[in-house]
Amino acid sequence: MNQATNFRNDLQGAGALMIGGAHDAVSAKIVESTGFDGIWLSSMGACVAGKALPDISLFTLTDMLNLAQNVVAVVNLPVIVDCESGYGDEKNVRYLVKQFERIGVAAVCIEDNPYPKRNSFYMTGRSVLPVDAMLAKLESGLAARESDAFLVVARTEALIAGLGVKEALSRARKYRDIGADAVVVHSRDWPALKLFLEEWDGGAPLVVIPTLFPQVSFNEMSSAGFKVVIYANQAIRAAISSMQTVLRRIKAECGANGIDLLENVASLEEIEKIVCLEEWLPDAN
Ligand code: SPV
Ligand code: MG
Repeated sequence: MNQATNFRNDLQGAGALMIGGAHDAVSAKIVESTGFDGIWLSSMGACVAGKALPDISLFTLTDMLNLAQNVVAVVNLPVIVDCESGYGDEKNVRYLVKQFERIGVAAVCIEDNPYPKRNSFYMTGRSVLPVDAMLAKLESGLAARESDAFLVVARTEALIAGLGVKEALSRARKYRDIGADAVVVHSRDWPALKLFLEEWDGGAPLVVIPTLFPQVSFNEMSSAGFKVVIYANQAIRAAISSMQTVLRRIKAECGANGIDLLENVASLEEIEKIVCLEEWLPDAN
């Protein structure tokens, strides 16, 4: 069974799915080995890790396609690709759906940020695409699928743009009605999402990204009505702080000769396990 079908089946199951954000192939493998239900290929993580640049559409469709190819080659979990605002208009969305479906990811997510987009947590210059333009993108993406199993996930930034719960509901309903397979309601805070859930009339699984409200537990989000919880950028943030800690210590202590450094870095054996060295080079050790 392909990953899109697996992900669809998982969405039908009881309980919510816990998805981990990845920014490269190795972080995707770690998300998988940790027991998450799927992988979110994060635009922010990919742009930061791959280019050390801000998440403002500088990581291109081609960059993301190459990255996704490397990821699907080494994991067996459904991969949801964060395709931002679709890298253009509905023609770009048509093209990207064909490309990402072909390489074996389970889903793409398209948000109603205008293109070029800015990460949801950059505070200034917020706006959303006119709803008809977003619907044209979704329609075009849904029609471009080879198989009905492939998922096109819609994401509304209405709350992020300060447009309120009513606008978020109106957009989410329109995205659901046009056929989006799930709807991400992105928010800076949990209370707005609780108000959203009070009015939501179902019909598509809802997705939450709790980046700015880490105090709300998975169980609380799940029992409130979210079917998917995405921990989008914790891995890249952990990687950055871990690299800073270790490298600062090496620099400060004039070398990596302190044995307690080993507590903070993966062993070479651990890396060999992750990259399946034994499979590739049985006589390596
Ligand atoms: C990403 O991971 O790129 C996202 C989620 O879009 S967030 O950065 O939390 O907005
Ligand atoms: Mg993103």
